[in-house]
Amino acid sequence: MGFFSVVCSIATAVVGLLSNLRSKPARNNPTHNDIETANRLQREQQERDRAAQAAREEAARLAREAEINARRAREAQAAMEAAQAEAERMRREAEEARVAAERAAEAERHEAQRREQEIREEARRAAEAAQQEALRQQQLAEEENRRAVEAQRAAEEAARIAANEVRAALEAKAEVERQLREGIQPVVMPSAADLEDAKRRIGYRDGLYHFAVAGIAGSGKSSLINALRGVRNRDAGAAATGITETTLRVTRFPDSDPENPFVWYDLPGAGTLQVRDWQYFNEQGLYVFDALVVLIDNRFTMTDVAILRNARLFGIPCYIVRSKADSHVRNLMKEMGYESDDEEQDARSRATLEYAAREHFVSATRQNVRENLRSAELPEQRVYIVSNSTMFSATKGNVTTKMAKKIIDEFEFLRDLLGRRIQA
Ligand SMILES: Nc1nc2c(ncn2[C@@H]2O[C@H](COP(=O)(O)OP(=O)(O)OP(=O)(O)O)[C@@H](O)[C@H]2O)c(=O)[nH]1
Ligand SMILES: *[C@@H]1O[C@H](CO)[C@@H](O)[C@H](O)[C@H]1NC(C)=O
Ligand SMILES: *[C@@H]1O[C@H](CO)[C@@H](O)[C@H](O)[C@H]1NC(C)=O
Ligand SMILES: [Mg+2]
Repeated sequence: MGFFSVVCSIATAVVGLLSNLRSKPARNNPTHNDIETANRLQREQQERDRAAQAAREEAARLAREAEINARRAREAQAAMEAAQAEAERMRREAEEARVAAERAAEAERHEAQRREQEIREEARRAAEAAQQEALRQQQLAEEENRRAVEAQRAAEEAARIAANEVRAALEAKAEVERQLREGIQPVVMPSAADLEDAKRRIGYRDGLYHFAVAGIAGSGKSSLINALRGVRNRDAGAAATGITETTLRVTRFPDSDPENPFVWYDLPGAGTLQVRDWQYFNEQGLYVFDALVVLIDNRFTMTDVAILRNARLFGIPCYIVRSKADSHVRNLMKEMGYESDDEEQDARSRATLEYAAREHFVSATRQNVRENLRSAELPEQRVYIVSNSTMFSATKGNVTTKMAKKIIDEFEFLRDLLGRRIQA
């Protein structure tokens, strides 16, 4: 553009000069000088015209050139702008591509992270499950092992206890035999007057059944009578019980149910009396009772044998009972390794042990009675194994599930002792 203005000002200057030259006034009568001058002027004019023509041509050329240059410049500008636009477009595309690539990479990274997380989580879960399974297997194995050890210990204990029982039974048998050799006395039959006297003393009434419970001191006679009458040891009207509450004389207890035709007699413990075992029967007037219950404790004593033998002579039914089964079973469980305050021993192992102890106690007791009866040359008869509390529940006819497991011979005893008489 600057180029244009230069060309224009040159053209303007040339045109100005020409118009000056034309406007000079003409002179009269030309002289030689004038002609010279005119010629010179004409030459100069021609010269100037040529110069002006050349200048115009130069200006036109310059103008064309300028035009060309301007067009080139415009083209160059347009090309440059196009190039810039293209560059801008490419830059934008590149930017978009970069952004897209970044997004894709980001998404890829997210996905990879997510998958890695998933895999890790899955691995962790698998490891956990495997660990739990391993633990469970280990616990199972430990439990198996513990049971096996327990079973073995119980078996060893049972064997040891059985051996002890056998030894004790043999000793007891020897003792009974010795006592029999030394102590057997002729049976003294009571006279009719003795009989009447004894009936009067115990308050005998026809139409009632009179049951006496005999046995050594502390064997649980009073407690058994309470249970059979359906009263608890601590209830009012119960027979006195306990370590020091020794029953000193025959005590009469009507059944607590007036509908029942039973009267119960609590006898003093045989071992506490200054009475020879074989005299106990007649001394206590046992011949007046309708039935006798012989309560044995750990040992089958000479008194027990004497009562059974005399009862046979008088035709009085006799029931052999072993009480306190619950405490004997508990003691056996302790001997077999049960700790009541050990929380580790669960209910099942306790139940297993209790079952084993009860089975053992029952069979050892029956065996013991059988052997003692045989060595006393008495006919075989069964022993009823009971506990005061279960006996009480059985009498009441209210046996809870918990109690039911502890029942041994309670119901059979009730049936055999009272059943036939109630029906009669
Ligand atoms: N665990 C348990 N204890 C009993 C049972 N029977 C009696 N006893 C307890 O053994 C102790 C003696 O019981 P008693 O009923 O007084 O015995 P007893 O034969 O009348 O005693 P004496 O009158 O002294 O000859 C008391 O502490 C009773 O609570 C029983 O079946 N189980
Ligand atoms: C049985 O005897 C036990 C032990 O002396 C006593 O605690 C319990 O109360 C008695 N049961 C009944 C029913 O009297
Ligand atoms: C039965 O015995 C249970 C537990 O010893 C006692 O709670 C319940 O009251 C008794 N039911 C009857 C009817 O005597
Ligand atoms: Mg008593």
